[in-house]
Amino acid sequence: MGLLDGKTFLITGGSAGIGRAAAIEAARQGADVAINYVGDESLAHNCVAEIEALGRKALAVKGDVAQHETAGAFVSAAISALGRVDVFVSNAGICPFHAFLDMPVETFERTMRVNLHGAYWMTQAAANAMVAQGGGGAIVAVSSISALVGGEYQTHYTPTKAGMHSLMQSAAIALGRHGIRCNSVLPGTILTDINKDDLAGPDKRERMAARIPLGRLGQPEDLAGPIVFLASDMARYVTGAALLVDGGAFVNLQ
Ligand code: NAD
Ligand code: RM4
Repeated sequence: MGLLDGKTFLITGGSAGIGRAAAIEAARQGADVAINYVGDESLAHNCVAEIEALGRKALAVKGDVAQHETAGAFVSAAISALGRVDVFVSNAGICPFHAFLDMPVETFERTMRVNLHGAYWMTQAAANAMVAQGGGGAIVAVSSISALVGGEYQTHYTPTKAGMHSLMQSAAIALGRHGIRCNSVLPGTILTDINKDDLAGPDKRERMAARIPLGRLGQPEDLAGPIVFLASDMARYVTGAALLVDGGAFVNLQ
């Protein structure tokens, strides 16, 4: 018995990092999976192959989440292949670390468009499909500890993560009457491509790790369980909530 037996699971940015780990765990827990991806085809095909090897259906749909039309196209392709939308995870994101005082307009706008506008339109498209098919659903946003605390080189990024968390709170109200739950996970510092350069030097990496009561930076797989839990019926009375998955970093003041 899997936690997501018989369900379909759609996720953006599913070919790498946290998204890939969540997509594969969802398949292990019994879901058929559709991933959105941008860029490297071979990573996306590799993820699909891994899911199929687990005996589940999978498809990869290419699209830039910053473009409004990507949302409808992804959800339609997933419904054509898998039949319905039970779970949607808004995961795609970027964090081009940059100082505040000389933030380029393009960097700011791209970060807003990918992280926040992308999450908004994708969530709306998935929710419309869930409402039309009936029977409820679950939406999970991959927000961040950065929704709650700042970052000197993340002044464009942290508002998008706070915005995603806020979007889940408001969507939880808008969609509750349809039986659709909306929650966020707030990862701490997880070792993926998004922060590979930022954590390349030993100083910052050690400083970040030193703040974590559980004694290590995170791995993408650390998010898979919390995402699947919130997506599953085990969390049937949880909506509008945010789950820190940070090894205790946030609470570690002194
Ligand atoms: P990652 O770079 O491995 O994954 C990001 C994914 O998003 C990639 O697959 C990338 O191709 C995809 N993506 C980027 N722009 C896209 C676009 N325009 N359209 C479609 N897909 C796009 O990094 P990750 O750490 O796995 O990031 C996943 C999410 O987790 C992000 O939203 C990030 O903000 C969030 N997060 C990460 C950390 C961390 O420490 N790694 C912490 C908190 C939150
Ligand atoms: C997260 C958090 C991490 C950072 C990533 C890119 O939200 O701020 O520390 O490495 O983003």
